[in-house]
Parts: sequence; C-alpha cells; structure tokens
Amino acid sequence: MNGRRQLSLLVLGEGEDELDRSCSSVTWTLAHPTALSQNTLHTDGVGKSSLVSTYVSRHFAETVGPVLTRVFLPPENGCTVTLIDTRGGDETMKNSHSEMGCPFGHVDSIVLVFDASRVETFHRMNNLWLPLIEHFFGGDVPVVVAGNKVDAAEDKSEPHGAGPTPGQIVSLLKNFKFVRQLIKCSAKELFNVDKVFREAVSSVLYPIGPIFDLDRGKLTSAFERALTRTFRVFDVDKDGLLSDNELKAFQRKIWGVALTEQDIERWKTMISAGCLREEVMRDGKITLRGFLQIFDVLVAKENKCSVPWRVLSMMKYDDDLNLIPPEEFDTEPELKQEEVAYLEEGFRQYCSSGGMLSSKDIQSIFCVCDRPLPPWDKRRRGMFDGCHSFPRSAHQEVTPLGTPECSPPPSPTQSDLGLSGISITSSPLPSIGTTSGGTDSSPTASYKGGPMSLSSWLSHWHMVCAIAPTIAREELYQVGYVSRNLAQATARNDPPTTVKVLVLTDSLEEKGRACLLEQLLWRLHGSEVVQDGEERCFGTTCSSHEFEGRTTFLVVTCLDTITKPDEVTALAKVYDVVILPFDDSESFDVATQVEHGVLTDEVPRIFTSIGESHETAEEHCIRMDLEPPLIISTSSEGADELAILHLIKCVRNEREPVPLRLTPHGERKKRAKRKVMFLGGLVTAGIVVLGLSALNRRGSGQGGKSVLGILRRILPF
Ligand SMILES: Nc1nc2c(ncn2[C@@H]2O[C@H](COP(=O)(O)OP(=O)(O)OP(=O)(O)O)[C@@H](O)[C@H]2O)c(=O)[nH]1
Ligand SMILES: [Mg+2]
Repeated sequence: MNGRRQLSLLVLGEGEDELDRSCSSVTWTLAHPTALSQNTLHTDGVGKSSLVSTYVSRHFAETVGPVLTRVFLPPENGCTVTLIDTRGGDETMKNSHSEMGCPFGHVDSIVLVFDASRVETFHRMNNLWLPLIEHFFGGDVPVVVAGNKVDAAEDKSEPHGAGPTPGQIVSLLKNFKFVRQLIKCSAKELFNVDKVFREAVSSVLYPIGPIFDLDRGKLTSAFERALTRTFRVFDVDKDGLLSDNELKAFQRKIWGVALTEQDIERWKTMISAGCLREEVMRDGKITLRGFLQIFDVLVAKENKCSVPWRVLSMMKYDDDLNLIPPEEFDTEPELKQEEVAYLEEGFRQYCSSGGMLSSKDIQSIFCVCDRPLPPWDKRRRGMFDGCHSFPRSAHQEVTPLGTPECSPPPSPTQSDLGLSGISITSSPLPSIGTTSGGTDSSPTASYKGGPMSLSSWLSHWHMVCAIAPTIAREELYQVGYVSRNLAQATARNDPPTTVKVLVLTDSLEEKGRACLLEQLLWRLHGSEVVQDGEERCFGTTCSSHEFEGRTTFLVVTCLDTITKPDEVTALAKVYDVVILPFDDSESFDVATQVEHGVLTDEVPRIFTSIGESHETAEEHCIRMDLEPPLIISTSSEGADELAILHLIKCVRNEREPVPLRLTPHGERKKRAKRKVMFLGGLVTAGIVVLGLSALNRRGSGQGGKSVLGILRRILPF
C-alpha cells in the first residue's frame, strides 16, 4: 500500500452557465483539439459542490454555495483527506500554464464530475476537461469520473437515459488511461456518493500503474515477479501447484481469516472464467498461471487494486515492488540444514532433464529476483564489493572431484579477476548495505552457465555463503526461501557439512606458492590451469566430496597478498583452518611471518608444502606443537584427494581418535588446563571433606545421623 498519509482530492467539472461562455475563455494550447458544444441552454452546474456537501453531511441540500471552502475529513485508516471544490471548472485552471503548476497546489487524485442527464457535459469532459488534466498532470494523477444526477437521467425515455452510451464510455477509458473508473451517482439520492470518494482515495493508496500495464492490458512484469515468488512461498510441497490447503494458508497470511470451501470454489471459477490458452488448473490445484489469472481478473475486470496491494504489503514489497529484506540476516558463514534442504528441493523441482539444471532452469529459479541472475554470475560481481573475496568460479562450472563426465571449467581470464574482488572489509562478515549492482545486471540479462549437477548447485551456494553469508541469505530470501526457524536447523551436533579453508600467503612472485594455490584452488576441481607466474591467485571456490558417507563441501578462499593484517586476522577466525603454503626455506620464512603477523593463537593452521618436506618447517612445527607440514605432491596420482581428506580431517579434529594439533601449543595448553582442573578438583574435595567433618562433629553431639557417616557407607573411604 502506498505510504501517503495526507491526500488532496480535487473536484472538477462544468459549472453554472459554463457552456455558454466556454469557447471564448479557452486560450491555452492542448495536445488534443477541443470541439466544444455551444448549443446548450442549460445553466446548472454538474453538481460538484452538491456531491461534496452530501458526502460530508450525509444530506442533500437544494442550495449550496457556488464553491465550498476546503473540506478536511477526519483521519481514516491513518490517512487524512482534503477535498478541494472548484467553481465551474475554474477559469484559473484554464488560463494557467502547466509550467506554473496546478493552481490548486498539490493534487493526489481528481474527481471529475459530469451531468449524467446532459450528454453534452460528457462530451465536454471528453474534449476539454480530460485533455486539460492530461496537459497539467501528464497522466500521473488518477481520475475518477462521476456521472452525477442519475436520478434525473433515469427519468428520460432513451435507452441510456440522456447520458453517454457504453461505447462512448469505453472509448473514453481507452483514450485517457489515467481515468481509473466511471461511476454513476446521485448527490440527491445519496447514491454511490461514498463510492466516488472512496475510489478516488483508493486510486492513490492502491495505484494501478505499478501492478498493471494499461498499454499492454496485462500485469506488469514486476508484479508478476512478486506474485511468482509469493506462489513459491506458499507452495510448501514444491509441486508447482497450490492445493486447497496451501491456498488457505495464503489467505490466512494475507487477510488473517480462513477461506471457506465456497470461497475456494469462487476463486477457481474466477480462474477458469478467463479464456487462457495456458493451463490454469491441474488435478484440482491452481497452477502459477492460474494464480496470476486471479490478480488479472481482480485488477482488470473488478478494479480491485486494494487486494493486490494488500498481498504485496503482507509479502513485504514496497511501493516500487522491491522486496524489502528483513532487518537482519543470519551471519553464520555456513548454510543451515533447512536452507540446504530448500535448495535441494528447488533443484529437484526445476531440473528439467537428466538430473541437471540447465541455464534455462537456473534462470527460472532466479526469475523472481530483481536481477534474474545467480549471485555467482560474474555480472553480479559488484555485489561482493566490500567482501573479502568473490566467487572464483563465477560463471563457470565447479565440477565435483571424480566426476569426469562433467566438462572442466574454463580457465579464468585476467579480466575475471579484477582487483576489486579482493578488497578486504573491516568486518569479516559483510553487511547487505555495502553491496552494489554488477556491471550488466539488467532484469533481461540471461544466464549462460550450466548445466549444473546437484552437488555443483549446492557448492555454489556454500561458496557464496562462506564469502558473504548475508548476501547468500538475501538471495535465498529473494528466490522464495522464508526461514521457518526450525529448532533442529540450529541445533547441530553432527560434524559440519562445510569445511572452510583460508589460504594465506604474502607474496605474488613466488611461482612455487602460486602453483600450490592453483593446486588447491583448481586441481581439486579437476580443471586445468594454465600456470602463469604473474597470475594472481585469489578468490573462492567450492567443491563437494564424499567423506565417511556424508557429503562435505570444501570452500577454499585464497588471499595472496596481505595489505591489511588486522582485517585478515578477523577474517581468519571465520574459517575452519588456515593454510600457510611454502616450498623452500625462504618462502617458509614468509609463511611464519604471516603466521606471527596475522594469526592469533586460537586460529587452527597448517603449513603446507609442495613436493617435499623441509627440515626447518618440521622443527618449527615440533616447537609450536603443531601437525607436521602437509605435503602435496604435484606429480603423484591421487595426491589432491589425499590433501582434501587431510583438510577435512583437520576440521573434524575432535572426531579423530588422536586429535590433530592445529593451534600452537594446543596439547600443552590442554594438559595445563587439565592439571589446573585436577588441582581445582582436589582443593574442592578437601574443602567439602573439612566441611562435612565439622558438621559430623556437631551432628554426633546431638545424637542424629551424621552426614559423614552416610557418606562413609556410600563411598569407599
Ligand atoms: N437532480 C439532481 N440535481 C442535482 C444533483 N446534484 C446537484 N443537483 C443540482 O444541480 C444544481 C447545481 O449544483 P451545484 O452543486 O451547485 O453544481 P456545481 O457543479 O458546484 O456548480 P458550480 O459551483 O457553478 O461550478 C443545483 O441546483 C443542485 O441542486 C443530483 O444528484 N440530482
Ligand atoms: Mg459549486
């Protein structure tokens, strides 16, 4: 619903004697030629003042002043209304120029009155008043046409009284799209007077423009998008249809009341009434097309714009039909079970062939978003500005290890890896407010990636969530996911399904390390990378791996230059393990500098070398009570998989029979902690024993059962 709270309604139309002197007074230029009738002898006004007066006083007065002063109506639904009566269409308006603005000040809506008993007033409205309004307001202000004095018109013997024919009315509505309604009324008989003003207010509060394209005669694409998302939210069983129960849930959410069986039948009849070529019902359930059809009928045929706006408001859309995100999203850099389940369901619902999502399927999933492209599409890279990384595999396939049937992703080009992606935020978890649009993210942009397997689909989401949790959640929300806050989704004792690895190095030139990074980032995914010593190696990828009967998503983010150590320190805490790569003693020095300069003691880390081990590194790890360096062989078959398994084990540390040592002096600290706990326990036990013996002494003096005596019987001392 439009957020306006103070509305001004202008009441316009012919006045007394107007027709006789009108021609000479029209001096302004109009886009439409004026053909003015001069043959009438009527002198009465069309009843503007009478309408206002009757509406306010609920009584028809035979005589009213020529022009009423501004009428301020008491607030209704939090909205105040001012009625502005005018005299005989007012010379001021006719003699004004549009550049000077409307002579009556700001106007939200216009009630244009004609006399239904005098057809010439209708023609004059058509030829003079409506072009004049268009000239002044450019079609931006909605107009409700009131055909007053129907009581007098009905006295006449003509088929339509003396008023306009239906054909003339249709042509008026066609020519002037800003005319929202034509209502027959009578101030004298208090017939439809309320309706005239109510509709004039509604036309402002529930504007038709954003939801219905009057030129094309169909719902706007923005409104269809919003409705499609709404349909998805209520299609709980994800069969692409709305069952009666789902329809009831929709009704309850929007209007807070339950639907009756008759209501449902009425809706279904309404849907089937339209002669559409597309399927509107299937197995007694409503298809998306059918759902859209309901709103088409409501707006185009029943002129009930308040219903669509109610739906939009309840579904959290603003006046421009942008989805308003909730105050805050979850910042957990790992997808919840509930979210993963939703994505899996979505995959199954949309994959059209062979268990893979085609680019068209992906486009269908994202068609409800403002920008119908997945967040990893490189054209949306701008949204990751301010995040610590952007998806390295943007616009490419991420192929799970060991599935050679999928073609390898193309090598990233230099332009894919613009420097903007590595900007490091002051906060490790970016907020939505910092995002900005990508370069080419127009709503018509089509997605070219795919086909995508289920694990690849999930990998992409895990990756986006690891880089920017709030962005991932906002995208999920946009495609129709609404968190049900299931308790089990948050309570998780299971091992994590996502393993987040941060690779840190502080040198660009070293080929060995660059190669190692490429190993981790790309060879893990079975892709060939053209090695270039100059190439920057940063970004984030994700791949899925079967481990101990569970799918684990490995998210690898690589930062190969550390310009803001404080920020990297904060970032490292979000990751499960940090990899410090090296390949000789010199690069090992760099790795230890990174370790000391950036990592705090509680951050798990592992030194990783290519090819062979190095003595200094091993000594360092022993001294720090860390795992020995992880060696990744570039030549031996299956080395990558071993490295991955090792990384996964690192994160599931607590599950290993012998825990891996990933934090410096972790074991020593644990032993010290145990010792403190043991000593603490001893001291506590001593205090308890002393206390009890004191009690015992007192108790035995009184002849009662001593506490120590009882304890002695239970405990073996
Ligand atoms: N029969 C009938 N007469 C009406 C009705 N409404 C107004 N009239 C009469 O029409 C005449 C003009 O009404 P006004 O309200 O003064 O018209 P107006 O449009 O304000 O005219 P100006 O102030 O001169 O611009 C009066 O004699 C009213 O009594 C109606 O619904 N039915
Ligand atoms: Mg008047």
